Amino acid sequence: MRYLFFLWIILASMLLNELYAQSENIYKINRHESVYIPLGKVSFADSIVGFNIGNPLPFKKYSDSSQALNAPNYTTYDIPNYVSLGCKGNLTVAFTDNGFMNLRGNDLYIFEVGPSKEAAKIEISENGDEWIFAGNITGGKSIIDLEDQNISSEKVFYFVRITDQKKVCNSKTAGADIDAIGAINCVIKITFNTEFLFDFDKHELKPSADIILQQLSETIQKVENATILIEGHTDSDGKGAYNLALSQKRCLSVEKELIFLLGEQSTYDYELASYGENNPKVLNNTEENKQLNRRVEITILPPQSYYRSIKN
Ligand SMILES: [Ca+2]
Ligand SMILES: [Ca+2]
Ligand SMILES: [Ca+2]
Repeated sequence: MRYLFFLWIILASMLLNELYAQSENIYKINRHESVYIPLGKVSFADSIVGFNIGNPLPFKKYSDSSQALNAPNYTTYDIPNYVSLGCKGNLTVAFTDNGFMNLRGNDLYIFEVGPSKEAAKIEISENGDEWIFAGNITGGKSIIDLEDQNISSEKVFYFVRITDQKKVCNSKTAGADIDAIGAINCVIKITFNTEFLFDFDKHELKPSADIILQQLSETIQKVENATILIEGHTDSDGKGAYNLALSQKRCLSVEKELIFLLGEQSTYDYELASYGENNPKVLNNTEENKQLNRRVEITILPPQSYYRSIKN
C-alpha cells in the first residue's frame, strides 16, 4: 500500500512537471480559452512586409500594422494592441527567426480579437512571391491546419497574408482585427554545407565546426523543449550504400556534439535521418550542384511530448 502511495506521488509530480512545462507557452484567446504554442515566443510573426488598408477605414488609432507582430497582448477593445485591416484590407507579415510547416495537427493560429469575429482569407508563401491559399478564419475559428489544403509537409513557409472578407465594414475597427499571428508547428531550419563540418570522406567533425555548432546550440537554447531533427545528405559520387553509411555516421557526430553542448540533462529530443545520395536538392550534374547536395539539415520543431498530447 505504501509503495502504491509513493508511486502515486511520483506519477502526480511527473504530470505536474509536464503541465508546468506546457504552461509557459499557453496564450489566452479570450476570458475562457487559450491556445498552446509549443515553441513559445519565437513562433510569432516578426516583421511587416505590406499593409493595404481597406475601405471603409478603421479609426486611425486601430491602423498601426506593427501591433500584429510578436506574442499576443490584447487586453480590451479600446486599447489598440491590434490592427484593424479595414474593409477588404490585407496585411502581409514575415517570420524572420522561424518558419512554419504542415506537420501533425493545427499549424497556425490567427489571434483575431474584438467583439465581432470577422472573416478573413489566409494565404502563405515560402518566398513572399508565390502564394498558396491556406484556409479561412471565420465565426470564431482562428485555426489553420494546412493539411486541409493538402499543402506539402516538406516545405518551410516564411510569410502569411491575411485579407479581410468584407463581413463587418462599418464599425470603428472595420475589417478583421489582428493581435498576433502564431505558428503552432513552428520550425527553425538551418542547412550546413558538409564542407563546413567535415573533411572529405570523413565523419569526425573538423575543429572549425566547433564554432558553428556552438552558435547552433545558442539558437536551439532560445526554445526550452524541442525536437532536434538532424538530416544528412551526400552527392552521388561513389557507391550508394557507402554514401548512406557516411551520412549516417555524420548525423551521429553532429548529435553527439549537440548533446555535449546542450548538456545530457537537457530536455531536447533528437531524431536522425540519413539519406545518403537518395534525396538530392538539385541534379548532381555540375560541381556546384554536387556541393549544394552535400549538406546537413538541422530542423528545430515542437517536442515529441507535444505530438503525443494531440489527438489526430
Ligand atoms: Ca518569430
Ligand atoms: Ca497540419
Ligand atoms: Ca498585438
